[in-house]
Amino acid sequence: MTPETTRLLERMLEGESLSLSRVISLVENESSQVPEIMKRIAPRLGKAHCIGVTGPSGAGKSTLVDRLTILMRRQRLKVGIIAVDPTSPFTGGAVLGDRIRMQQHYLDSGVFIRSMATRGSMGGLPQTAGAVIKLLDAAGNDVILVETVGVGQGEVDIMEKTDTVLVTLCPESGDAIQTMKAGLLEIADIFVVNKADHPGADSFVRDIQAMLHLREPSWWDIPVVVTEAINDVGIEELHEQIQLHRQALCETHQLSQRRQLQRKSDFMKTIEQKLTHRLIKAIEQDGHLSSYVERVEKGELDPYSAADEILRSGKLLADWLRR
Ligand SMILES: Nc1nc2c(ncn2[C@@H]2O[C@H](COP(=O)(O)OP(=O)(O)O)[C@@H](O)[C@H]2O)c(=O)[nH]1
Ligand SMILES: [Mg+2]
Repeated sequence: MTPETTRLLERMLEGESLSLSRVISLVENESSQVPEIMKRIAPRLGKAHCIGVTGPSGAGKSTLVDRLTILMRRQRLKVGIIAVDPTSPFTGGAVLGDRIRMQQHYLDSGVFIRSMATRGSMGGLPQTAGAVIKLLDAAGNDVILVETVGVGQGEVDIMEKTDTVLVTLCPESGDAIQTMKAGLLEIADIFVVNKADHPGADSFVRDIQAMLHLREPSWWDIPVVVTEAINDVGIEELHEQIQLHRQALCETHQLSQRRQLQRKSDFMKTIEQKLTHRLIKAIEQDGHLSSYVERVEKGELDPYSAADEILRSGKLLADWLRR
């Protein structure tokens, strides 16, 4: 790590936002210093309560994040926001009113906002989101709000990376709930039915509650919180449920279990990435190993047998993997 990065990291750990921004950029640009950065911040992790806010585009996620932030700031909590939603006001995709509203947070040194590009059209978290969440945690944020568009597969990501997941829907998302039923149940810790001022809200809430009744009893009863984010209605109750969930996570030791799983999954992914990287390099650069690629290309050998044979070429491979 360069002396410059060491100083940058020190300032970030003291809570300086500009340094935090710069370190995030290093992570996003996959700098070679990232492993060292992650090693240094490891002892500082696990203090923040990380809240995922997911749901279809237009449900009101950004508005909710904004309202929750106002409430949390009144309690003097330091708030970090990661907006992965491409249509989010934070990324400039909103009407003027929303942008003006968010500016008050930009001027507040107790709020750090960062937007990130989505991974593909299916939403979900970009590869580097996990590392960025850790940086925000290490930088001393009490709460981290991660807004992401959930439209399918990508949703499981957010569960792996956050402590509490809010699934935000609005009366118009009736169809969405039909297609996502199983997936939503799997990831939601709290359901938020926003835009309660719109028609159909009551019956929509009843549909979700009926669906929740089919669940096996568990350590946490998923609540359905009804909000009108734009009118600041229901936000306190939502905040209360978020805190209750955090409390239940701690009391039932679910939090430490989740953190254990997160660390294990990080470790496995890191090993996988490193091994794959070295293996591919070996296959490309070693004359004997690359001969398999040629034979597969020519159709002389099928890919499965070639893979088996490469993995069986013991010592040669072991030498490469140590490099
Ligand atoms: N009528 C109504 N509109 C809302 C409410 N909450 C948010 N909106 C509006 O819905 C639109 C989408 O909100 P936004 O927060 O950007 O949704 P996101 O795409 O899920 O982040 C914006 O124009 C908001 O002002 C609400 O409770 N009632
Ligand atoms: Mg948004």
